[in-house]
Amino acid sequence: MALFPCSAVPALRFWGLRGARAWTRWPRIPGGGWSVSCFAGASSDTGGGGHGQKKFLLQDIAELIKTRACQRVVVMVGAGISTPSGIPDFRSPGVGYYSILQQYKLPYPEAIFELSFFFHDPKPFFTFAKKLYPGNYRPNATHYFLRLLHEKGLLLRLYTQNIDGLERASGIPDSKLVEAHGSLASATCTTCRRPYPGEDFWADVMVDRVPRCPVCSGVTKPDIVFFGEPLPARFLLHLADFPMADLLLILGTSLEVEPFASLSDAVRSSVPRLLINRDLVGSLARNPRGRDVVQLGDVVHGVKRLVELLGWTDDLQDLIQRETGKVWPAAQSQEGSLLLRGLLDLEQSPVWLTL
Ligand code: CNA
Repeated sequence: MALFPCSAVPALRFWGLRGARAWTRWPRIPGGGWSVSCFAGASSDTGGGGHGQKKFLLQDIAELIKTRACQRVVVMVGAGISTPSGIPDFRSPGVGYYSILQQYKLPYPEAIFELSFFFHDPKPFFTFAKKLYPGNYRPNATHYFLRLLHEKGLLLRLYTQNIDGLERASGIPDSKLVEAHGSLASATCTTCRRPYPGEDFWADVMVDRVPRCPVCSGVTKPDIVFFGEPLPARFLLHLADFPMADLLLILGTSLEVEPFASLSDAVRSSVPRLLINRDLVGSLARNPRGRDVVQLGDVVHGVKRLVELLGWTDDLQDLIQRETGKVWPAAQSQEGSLLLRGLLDLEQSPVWLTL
């Protein structure tokens, strides 16, 4: 298994920078912005099971799910599943966070997640975190598709790199989630290590005050993982989950962050892997397997296509309607009704991007 030993996990810089970047950077596929379903080996011209074997397609993945030939689905997601909710990812040219972090007067963009810089000046991090205040952004159809997978008893586990909490907000229970890079739902004092619930630091962050421990006055840092910090203990669930998985879905990630990225190689070699992303990334580009399927383009469009093939369109619409009704009772506000319309209208581009 191509995973790092557990003892090495704390030492890794899993926010996707420096060392990891050098070996995981891959050229973009020409025309990768279009939604095409293709066989990974065929698209990269490097083989990967194409020799006389039938190409594995999105329909095949749908069939495996529909017939319950696959019912232990593991999902890996990244910032790309939240861009349709309006949260920039890191690396999309021009709009990713790395392009817009200059406003925080950082020596270099990565500094915002470095402990040494945080201790020198925590303000830029909290200015950034303020934007991710729970409720500022809503789950989109991709999050609700994953919830549906859970409701149908097919989700073994969802591994997310995201810190926006939208997987939880969509109703996926904690037991099914591994927030590999932590979350903004709780915090810890950087001096005395006392734990605090999220509400305590949000009150300060929302009025542009650096949150401090009421006991020792140390700076309180949300429990998201900075460079060089250990991953949460739940990440170790991968040791049981990935060998057991019978289908791997990889959505909206550049697979440039270790040790997360290497999980994509941790399923058995016979297990189909479906990547839905704007770019062909990670080991699906570097080392494609015979049962890889790559759906390039917008994640919501790719998910929508899969949902159609599964015959789940009505189920997804019902779920979204139920859930958005909870968030905006009867969708009475103008914002609520606009968003609801956008979420339900799976035939069109996601209008919630513009709300
Ligand atoms: P990344 O490195 O920014 O890559 C995102 C990937 O998603 C890229 O390949 C994009 O092309 C692709 N993408 C973006 N939007 C779409 C879309 N609409 N449809 C299809 N593909 C799309 O982000 P990763 O998650 O791979 O990198 C890991 C870092 C980023 C993690 O540590 C995250 O915590 C961190 N991050 C999280 C958030 C969040 O919580 N929403 C936001 C920004 C960064």
